[in-house]
Amino acid sequence: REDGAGAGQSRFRLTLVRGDITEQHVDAVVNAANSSLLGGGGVDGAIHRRGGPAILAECRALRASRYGRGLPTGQAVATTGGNLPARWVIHTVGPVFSAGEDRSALLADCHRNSLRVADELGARSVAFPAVSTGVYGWPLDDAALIALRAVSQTPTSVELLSFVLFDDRALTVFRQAA
Ligand code: AR6
Repeated sequence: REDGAGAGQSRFRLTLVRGDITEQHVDAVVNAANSSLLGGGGVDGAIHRRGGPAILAECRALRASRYGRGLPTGQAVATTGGNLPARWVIHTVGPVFSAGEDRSALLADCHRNSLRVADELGARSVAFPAVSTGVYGWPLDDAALIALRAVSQTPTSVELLSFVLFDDRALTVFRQAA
């Protein structure tokens, strides 16, 4: 639980759950996308499969308008949730893990910017996956610390914030980090 001790701090209930992010009944789910916004594997593939073509159509429109060169790493942008229970999808692009370069600020940016977009939407409940910890190779324990620190340090109107972890190991690691 995040108690938000000081002024300007976040004040949301934090939950860590094991599950599939596409099944979450929340206002917005965060997608671990890539810069193309045109889909991929992992969370991204699952969201587009379950959410249907409306999400991809909006992603294509974003590429044709605001993001001709793709969504930069660390940024976030929203589309409809299509057929998902969630009303919106907030697409963010995590950094690919690098052993030789510290990219943790970009991973923190993903979380900060996703919360900013959630506030712009008026979302009160938001579910995050463990961004960058799959295809992008980020060690789970380090990613959990960065993600939890970033959300707890971001002022937001979100009231219910969950991390939806795909397996027991990820859930355990996030619990320890929290
Ligand atoms: N619900 C919750 N978590 C999931 C789900 C799901 N349905 N499916 C996978 N995970 P990844 P990334 C977990 O690879 O590392 C895509 O191709 C998974 O176990 O989805 O940021 C994009 O298009 C892992 O812990 O995202 C990009 O090209 C975590 O979600 C690239 O992968 C993130 O794994 C992004 O890579």
